[in-house]
Amino acid sequence: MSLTNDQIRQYEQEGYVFPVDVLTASEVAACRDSLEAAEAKNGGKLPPAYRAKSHLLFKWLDDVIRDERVLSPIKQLIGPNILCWNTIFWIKDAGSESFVSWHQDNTYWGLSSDKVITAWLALSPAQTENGCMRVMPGTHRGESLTHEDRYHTDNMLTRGQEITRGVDDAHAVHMPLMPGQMSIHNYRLAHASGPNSGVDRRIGVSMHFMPADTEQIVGDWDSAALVSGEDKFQAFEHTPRPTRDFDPAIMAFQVKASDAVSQILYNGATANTAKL
Ligand SMILES: O=C(O)CCC(=O)C(=O)O
Repeated sequence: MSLTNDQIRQYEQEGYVFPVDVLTASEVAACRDSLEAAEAKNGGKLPPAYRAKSHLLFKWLDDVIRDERVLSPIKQLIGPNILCWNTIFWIKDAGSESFVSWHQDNTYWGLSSDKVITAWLALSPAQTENGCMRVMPGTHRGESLTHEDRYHTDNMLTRGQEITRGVDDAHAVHMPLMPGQMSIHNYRLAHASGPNSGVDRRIGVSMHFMPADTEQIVGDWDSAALVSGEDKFQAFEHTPRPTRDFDPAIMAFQVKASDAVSQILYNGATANTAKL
């Protein structure tokens, strides 16, 4: 459950660690069933607003962001007082052309900290052929790279934002995962993923953890779940906890919270593609 000293050193130097075992086969199957039941109820696909702040919709996900198997490595990297800013589903059906262009998340999330960590949990096989994530080692330590909004229709990112210079795919590291495993990367690390040429869907959920002293510098209001320790700063409204999937008592909060994130992500963009 804990990272070794070598893994911590690798995270600091290279910006990523994988694979980390999190859920058992039966736990991950139950999460996938719950997600796919929700997709079936919504015409086969999660509506864009359900892709973000999804821990407010799925009780199992609210439990996963607080699970020691997830949090223990995060605490080793950013300390004991931790907020989970967001949770986002990344789903590529078998044969899908969907991809994610090279990007750094610090350039558009409006968060003040350099220490934000993405933990990406696989709910189905995420191998190279499925379009697993790939990263550019060490890019979290330099200046932010220049991005351009390209709005490619198959790009899963809101604006199709893409690094214009400074990444060379020949040096990329793929991060294949089995269902129930997660990868961890610093949100300043350049990352991308390709189409899914495999036979199963590639389903992942990203969980974005930050130290409690982080501020939101783009949006006027934002929310986060307090998942460990204490929050002396109160810069984010703490998200309520669902008592079951699609808990009617907190659905209005989820709409407000995912809408606030969407406004942050599209801030300054020339078009809103309604992907989140
Ligand atoms: O799932 C993917 O392929 C990309 C995910 C991503 O960009 C992220 O978690 O920040």
